[in-house]
Parts: sequence; C-alpha cells; structure tokens
Amino acid sequence: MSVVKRGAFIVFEGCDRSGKTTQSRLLAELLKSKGIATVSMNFPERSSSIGQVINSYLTNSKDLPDEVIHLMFSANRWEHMNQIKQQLLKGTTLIVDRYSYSGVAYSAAKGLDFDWCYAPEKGLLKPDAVFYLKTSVDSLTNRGQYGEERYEKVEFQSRVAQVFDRICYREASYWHQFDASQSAEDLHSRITSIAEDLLQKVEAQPLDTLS
Ligand code: NYM
Repeated sequence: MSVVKRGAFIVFEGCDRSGKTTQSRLLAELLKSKGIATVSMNFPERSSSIGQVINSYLTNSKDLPDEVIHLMFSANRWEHMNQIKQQLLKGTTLIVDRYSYSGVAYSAAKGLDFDWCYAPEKGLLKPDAVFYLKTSVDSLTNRGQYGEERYEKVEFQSRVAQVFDRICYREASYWHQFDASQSAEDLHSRITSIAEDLLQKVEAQPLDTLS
C-alpha cells in the first residue's frame, strides 16, 4: 500500500504592500508548473458570512470593537481548518497569504495585549514555513499613499512591522525573513529554493498545531 505524502503548509506574512501577494502567486505558479498539486488561499477569506463581516469592517462600512473583529479574523481561520487539513493530507501544498500572525500583528499594533491576541490561534494548524517579507519604515514611507482600506496608514504599518519582528524572533525555527526591497525576481528565487527543500522535508512529517 502506498502512503500518501502530505503537502507543505506555507504562509506569507508582512505589512500591507510588502509584495506578499505577488510572491505567493509566483511560488504557486512555479510549483504548479512542476506538476506539484498546489492551492492558494488568503486570509481574511472574504466569501464566508464571517468573511463578509470582516470585509465590511475593512472597507469601513462597519465598525466593531477591536476585540470583536480580532475574534472574527480568528474564527475565519477556524472555519477553514478542516478544509486546509484535508488538502494537506491528500498531498496538496497550500500557499497562504496571511495567517494567525497577521491577526496578532494588526491587533497588537492597536494596543491589544499580545498574549490575548495569540490565544484564539492556539490549536490551528501550524505552518511548515512562514516567509516574512520585511519592509523598513523608510520604504513604507516611500511607498506613498496606501489604499483606502482601514490600517493602510504608514504610522500604523510601522507598529505592525514591530510586532511582526517580535513574532519572527520568537518563531525563528520556521520563519524566514527577507528584505522586501530587493527585486521581485531575486526574492522569488530565494523563496523557491527554501520552498523546494521544504516540500521534500515535510512530506513524511505529521501536521503540527500552534501552541
Ligand atoms: N488582517 C488580516 C488583520 O487585521 N487580521 C488578520 O487576522 C488578517 C488575516 O486585513 N490590512 C488585516 C491585514 C490587512 C487586511 O488583508 C486585509 P489583505 O491581505 O490586504 O486582504
């Protein structure tokens, strides 16, 4: 009987406009072109009923207390956990744009307690690798105007970056930090070489959870 090798769980994290979306797309395209079963996702996943509330909040058409929206972002991950687990176990690699760490970084940047923010994430599947695209405060400032969504302000993004740095330090065993100011091509080739090693390494490893 052949044993199904599981897929890898790869997450991209970083501030708004750090290049996560481009890099996660490039990696997914590359893996698919090599015949590796790959699915892309992003959080918040805005199509569910919880996702729609999050979307109204982010587009400023709805206001909610900081604690409430924090728990909704977390619930949005929990509601997709079974689906993610099934995919990984059947051998599909998942490339996910934002995860629990964005949840903690954005809420802690508002002033909520770090440990309180992390608590609802415990028990969710743990990524095999997080690719953190680190933006300097200078580059954030040089990026000019952010978009229209809530949080897209330079001063707030620098606080978010500080929390990401703290998480990166704490979770160093599976976080890979990259300077987001390098060219998209260089970044892509660095990320690809780590991802390809990872795929082989994790295929026989059991899934783990955040603790
Ligand atoms: N965001 C995202 C949070 O505040 N908490 C979370 O748990 C997650 C996953 O949503 N500014 C914020 C970060 C972004 C915003 O994300 C929308 P995106 O990747 O622009 O769709």
